[in-house]
Amino acid sequence: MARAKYDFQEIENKWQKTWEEKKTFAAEDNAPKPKYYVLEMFPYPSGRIHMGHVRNYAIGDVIARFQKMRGKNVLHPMGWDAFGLPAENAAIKHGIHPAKWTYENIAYMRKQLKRLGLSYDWERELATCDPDYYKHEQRFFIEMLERGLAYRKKTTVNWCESCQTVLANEQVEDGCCWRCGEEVVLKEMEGWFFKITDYAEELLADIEKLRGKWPEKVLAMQINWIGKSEGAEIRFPLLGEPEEIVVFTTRPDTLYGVTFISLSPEHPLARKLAEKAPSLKEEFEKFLAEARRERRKIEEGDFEKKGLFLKAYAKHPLTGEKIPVYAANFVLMEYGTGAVMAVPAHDQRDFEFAKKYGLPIKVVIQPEGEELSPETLEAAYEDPGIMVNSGPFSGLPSEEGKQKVIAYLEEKGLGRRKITYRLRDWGVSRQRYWGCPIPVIYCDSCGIVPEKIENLPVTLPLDAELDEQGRSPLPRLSSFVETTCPKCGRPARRETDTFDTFVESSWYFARFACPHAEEPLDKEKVSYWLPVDQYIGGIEHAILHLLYARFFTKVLRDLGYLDLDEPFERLLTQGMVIKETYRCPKHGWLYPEEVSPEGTCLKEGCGAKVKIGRFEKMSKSKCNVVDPNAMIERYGADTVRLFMLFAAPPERDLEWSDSGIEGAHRFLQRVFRLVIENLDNLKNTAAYEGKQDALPPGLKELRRKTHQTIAKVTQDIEERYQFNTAIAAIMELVNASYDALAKFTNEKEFWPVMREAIEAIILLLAPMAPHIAEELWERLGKESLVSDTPWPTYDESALKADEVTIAIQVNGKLRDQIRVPAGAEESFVKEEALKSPKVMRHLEGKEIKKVIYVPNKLINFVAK
Ligand code: ANZ
Ligand code: ZN
Repeated sequence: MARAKYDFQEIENKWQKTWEEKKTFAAEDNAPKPKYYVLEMFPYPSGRIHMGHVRNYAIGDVIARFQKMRGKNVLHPMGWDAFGLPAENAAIKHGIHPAKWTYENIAYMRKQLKRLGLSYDWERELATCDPDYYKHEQRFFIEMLERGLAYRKKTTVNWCESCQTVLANEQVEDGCCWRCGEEVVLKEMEGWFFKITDYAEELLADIEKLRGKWPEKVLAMQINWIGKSEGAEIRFPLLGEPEEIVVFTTRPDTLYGVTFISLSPEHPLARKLAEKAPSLKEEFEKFLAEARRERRKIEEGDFEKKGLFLKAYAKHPLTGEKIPVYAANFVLMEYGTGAVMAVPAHDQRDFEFAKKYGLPIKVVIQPEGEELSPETLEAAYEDPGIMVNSGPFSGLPSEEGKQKVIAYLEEKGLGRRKITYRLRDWGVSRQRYWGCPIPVIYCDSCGIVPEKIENLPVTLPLDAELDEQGRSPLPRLSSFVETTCPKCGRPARRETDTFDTFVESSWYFARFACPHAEEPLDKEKVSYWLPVDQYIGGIEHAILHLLYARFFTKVLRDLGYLDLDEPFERLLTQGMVIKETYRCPKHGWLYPEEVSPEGTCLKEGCGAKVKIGRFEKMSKSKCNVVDPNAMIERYGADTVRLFMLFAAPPERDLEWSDSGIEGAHRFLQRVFRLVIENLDNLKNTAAYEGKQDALPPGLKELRRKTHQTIAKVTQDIEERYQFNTAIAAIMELVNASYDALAKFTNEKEFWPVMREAIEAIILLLAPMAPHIAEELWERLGKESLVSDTPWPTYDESALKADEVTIAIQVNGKLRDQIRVPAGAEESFVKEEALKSPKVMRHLEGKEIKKVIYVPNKLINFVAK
């Protein structure tokens, strides 16, 4: 028989068209069926999709298609995180408007995604740069402003003088601007903030609701980022001054060990004290400037601790001792109170500082069974212990002491219990053009006035041109800036800052529930669809995006838009797609085509020995990218998807391999031939519906395999997302089917049992390789789409293996018998046989020299 040709191009085009025409994946709002919302983190329209995207979307697509076949009403939408810097950079580099660049990229990438056969409901597509999207965001902002959840304040920002713009921390490389290389300075600037700190406690507490459903690692990172610390604020009066210094400490138990106080150089009192002492002022300004310069290093902990004595003293609140006050470069104004009571014996930073400046060290916590002394101390002792030299508290364990000291301070009015968070308010102002305009107006008489809701959107003007430095054109665009005050009607100025793009991605998942609604969120639809049942994306978003989205959900709840505490029920973070790298000592990174089979460099006739590097994340700079387009061209979307799902479990890194993708392709060809080359026989029969016991042994075996595979694949997909083992199981069933074809075609029930196996193969494969599955389903004569067909169920009674009796011999003599599953492996039978006391008795004192196993009949131990 001629070999059936697997024409994937034709098949894939055909089914993509069919799905589109039939709106197969349209999600039905408010349907009575149980809903399932699966979402992949939406992409930035950078130009073309890469393998990381393909992996992310393939994983999401399996889940979406599987849940649909399980009878759920599935929402699986796609959109574009379309504001942001790259569009501006492209504008500068290629002289193309950011809007044009963005929309062209979207068009191209949409085509690429469609070519992958992903089951999106395209009717719900949205782009965040669309005024119909961002006008709602502007409304949320205005409502947040009214509630004090958005406010304006001055802060220090990274500023590039040559680009005239604020830089995000990620845009600062070794203290320099990532674009022009100029040294970045810190500048005080006004900007807009969201009060995420109001939600710190709830964001922390609700992490418990996510346990077991989000990766532990992500939860740990969020907990760390929120950084809750429990301790006390303690007041130290300044000697000879009216002010007092309030410190934040997590170790009130060490209060008797305080030997100096460290102020942040940014602390208002530091400057004030410096100004009092003649000659100190200048030194202080120098100190402050240096601390600001080194701030990033300081935050990373890689710096030299430095201090400046401010020629002032404070009074210890309990002992009355005179304590010197320093400015110290490692004390951050943004944390706690910006002032620290220094305990060199029990804090390593204070220890190093005390050694450097010759300050006293007082031991007040003693480890059990050991005696610390300041003279011999080589590092701070930071662990708990017993309080010593601590007045009435001496002898208490430090943990208990903490509570007692706080209670005592509270009673005397010298301090109070205090909880501090590391989390800072979210700065959302960007001096950028390609972003959502912040809808406020500055009026000389009325101050800051929000735009009226009915005037929204404040549209980003598209007639603006970026200059070469990439400065935002908005402040110079009078048609945008000049406006009238919504309150008094007098001439006023518009805010020219735009939002951080993380604002758009903080609520898009809710808008997908009602992308065409007039109002920002249609409550009925949103409460039907949300929360997202399964969210999938990269671990790089473990903190910012996921924390902001959680925060925004809570804000929208409090503004009355949502009835929801947490947006994402389950989170899956997929690993990276990595590939081997090649490096020539002369030419640097090489493409695989630039390496000879002998492993030498082919560039410019170089000939040097090429170093085969590690597997690294695919990146253009390392010449190890594989373009999805080329792979789809060559092997088809089903093959690319199948390979990505088969090569590694979702959370792990996936090693790209050319032989792996070929293997996946060969497998699909094998499946195709299995069906097509037996089509006549298969079409003439219906799937077996009789009893398992009515079948002869060989067919029983195949049918058992079919049902075992259904059980395993269902479990692997539903419970563990182990697509790789699910695919491996399907491969085994395909092998078993070919085996059966070679052996049992003469059996009476052969074709019905075979048909049952093949239908199972097609259905189980459908979420992963959907095009070929639709095609084969249709060729079998089915009228409905495989995508609309219920997921197969298995017959419990077919799962059980038949049992056979095995004779156990020792040196050829029958000693016992056991029952084992038919076809059991030798190792299993041996292990079972050796459990028999009768057999063991005859083996006693002997050594097994040889084992003879006749499957389904006997096992013989040859022993001496
Ligand atoms: C006295 C003390 C004694 C401290 C001791 C520690 C050990 P976490 O746990 O991270 O919250 N601190 C307070 N504010 C600071 C600031 N703005 N910049 C730098 N350090 C600051 O850290 C809290 C501890 O860090 C506080 O407890 C304080 O030092 C210091 F044996 O107070 B401790
Ligand atoms: Zn006004």
